[in-house]
Amino acid sequence: MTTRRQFLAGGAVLLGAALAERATAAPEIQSRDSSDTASPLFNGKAYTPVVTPNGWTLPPRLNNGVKEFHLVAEKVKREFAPGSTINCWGYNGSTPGPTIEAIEGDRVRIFVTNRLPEHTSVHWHGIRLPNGMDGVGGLTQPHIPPGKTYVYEFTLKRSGTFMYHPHSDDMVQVAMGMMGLFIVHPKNPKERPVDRDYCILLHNWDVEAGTATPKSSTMTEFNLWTFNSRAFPGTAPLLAGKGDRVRIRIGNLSMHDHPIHLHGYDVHVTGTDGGWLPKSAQIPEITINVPVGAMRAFELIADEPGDWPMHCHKLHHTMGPMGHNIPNMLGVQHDDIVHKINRLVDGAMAMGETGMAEMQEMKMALPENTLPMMSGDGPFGPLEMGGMFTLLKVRDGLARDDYRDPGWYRHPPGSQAREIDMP
Ligand SMILES: [Cu+2]
Repeated sequence: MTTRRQFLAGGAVLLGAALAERATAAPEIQSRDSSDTASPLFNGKAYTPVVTPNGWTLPPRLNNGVKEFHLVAEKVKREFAPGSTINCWGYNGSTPGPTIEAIEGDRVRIFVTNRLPEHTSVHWHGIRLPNGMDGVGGLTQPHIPPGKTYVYEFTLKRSGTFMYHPHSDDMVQVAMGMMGLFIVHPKNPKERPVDRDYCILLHNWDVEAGTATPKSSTMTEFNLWTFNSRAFPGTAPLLAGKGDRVRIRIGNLSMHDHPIHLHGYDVHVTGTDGGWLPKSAQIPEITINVPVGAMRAFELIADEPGDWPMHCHKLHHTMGPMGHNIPNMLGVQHDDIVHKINRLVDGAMAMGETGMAEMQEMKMALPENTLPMMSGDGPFGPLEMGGMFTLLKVRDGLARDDYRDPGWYRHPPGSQAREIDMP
């Protein structure tokens, strides 16, 4: 066995060998392949633990005051929404990988086992650490070969919202879904307290209709847009009790910026990649642009009950993958043409003359494993959304640890838009 002192004195050259030996002492591998939202790890903590919608938090093992985690890089199958399951790469059975949660000042030791068909590494995006722990394959460490385990160890110097992802064959591995959130709470639980704390990773994918494996070399033309690797109507709602202080943290490892828009509230941006913002710099917003490679945290007081959409405001990012290359038929009268085409092809349809809403009503047959362009049914009809779309559900009298979907909001009488007769 390698002692801790030898381990620290080992230096870069011995790192590989020493770490492989230590790997025998790695914590048990925790894995999860469900896309249900896991309950936060309360366990009598002084701070409010984060909730990863459609995701989970990796439980640590305490070893002589060090918090130990075990990540396993591997192929995973992820249901993006019912009807579409995608062949991804991720960690511990899921994409995004499990959220790592710790406290400022904690020493963490993270074992990384590589079960991928090619080498990998893990970069701790935004975390202040010694250079040799930065996880850049070929630069700060050798790449982790398939079948091998490496260990990273560092002290968390500051609180905030961070991420992890490979820095080996980055383009392919991140495109396939290898990413996770790393949340560090302030040491003093009275600093920045909230009642609910959510974290979401944004991503994009290019999966051809009728197939299940993302095209990892696509640069800009993606057709699937996800919150925590789920597309609406597969995205879990965010819940809040009336009056709760809610924090939403969003990280972006996709290849596009995403202006995330929340209905019904003005929010204050309280944190960026660089840290927390002083009160005087907490700008009020209703749409928070989250640039590529960046994190944003914003907060609100949930004082207005209802079902409030939160979605990317690039509106093709709130749609499913079908038909983004369709010709513009707006205003084109195509009734005669359809008759002529029908003489040649039975059942041919022409659409788009009056807009695209009819697409969802028709419930067209779709290629296998492919989501419709617009989907989701609300209490008053089709929702005509997809992709990066979810709901903040604010309810009266919700218990602090209640994260179950309460169903649709019931509007108080007289508080809803309605049809009237025009003279
Ligand atoms: Cu977007």
